[in-house]
Amino acid sequence: MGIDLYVNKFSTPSRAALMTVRQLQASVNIAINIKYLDLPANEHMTPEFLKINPAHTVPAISDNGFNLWESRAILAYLCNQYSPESSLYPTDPKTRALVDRSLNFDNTIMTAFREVLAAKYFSGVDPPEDKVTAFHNNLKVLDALIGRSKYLIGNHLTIADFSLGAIIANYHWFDFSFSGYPNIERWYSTLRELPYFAEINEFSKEERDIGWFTSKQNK
Ligand SMILES: N[C@@H](CCC(=O)N[C@@H](CS)C(=O)NCC(=O)O)C(=O)O
Repeated sequence: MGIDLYVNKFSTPSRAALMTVRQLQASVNIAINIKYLDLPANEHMTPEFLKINPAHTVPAISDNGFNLWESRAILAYLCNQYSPESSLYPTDPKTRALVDRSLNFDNTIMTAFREVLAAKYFSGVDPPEDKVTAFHNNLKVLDALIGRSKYLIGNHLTIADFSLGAIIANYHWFDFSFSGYPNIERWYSTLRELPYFAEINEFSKEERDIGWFTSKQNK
């Protein structure tokens, strides 16, 4: 039967789920039925989908009657359920706590993206100075957290890399330069070497705008 995974290909947290699935499938046999929902066409508001996720967001999964939404919970569940020993979600409590911290902190990085880069793009208005300051401060913190590590948490790829990597891909969509943040830049280049990264996260501006604003174009 497999797991139904509901996504939209332009949705940041959906892309984190898609990367997690691709990485897990490299080592374990899990059948996933990917179901692309067209958000502008309101395919996430159908009675069938609302039964799975009353919050009507993607990603969501239905695993033989077990329904779950919220991307970070989904990434952790897929590892715990299908590859419990995987270093993608380490079992050592302290290392796992660092992964969890990053999964929480990435919400801050996503908010900064929305309040500064996306806000400017959609409204044409310069964001308030305090938001721009917070935006850069958070990137500085992230750059220092990565430091010399290959991945976010040491030298092993984890689900934190997928969640944050999908967010940082958005910054690239807006041509944001990470030259002032060399560790983020190096870490992101490492992620781009993953065989599925570009396919899942990289779109032309035209494709992205069509996907965001029009229906029936994003499957
Ligand atoms: N915190 C949630 C955010 C999910 C979310 O907001 N997804 C957006 C697409 S990126 C969505 O489905 N929006 C449709 C809606 O809210 O009705 C997660 O990480 O899964």
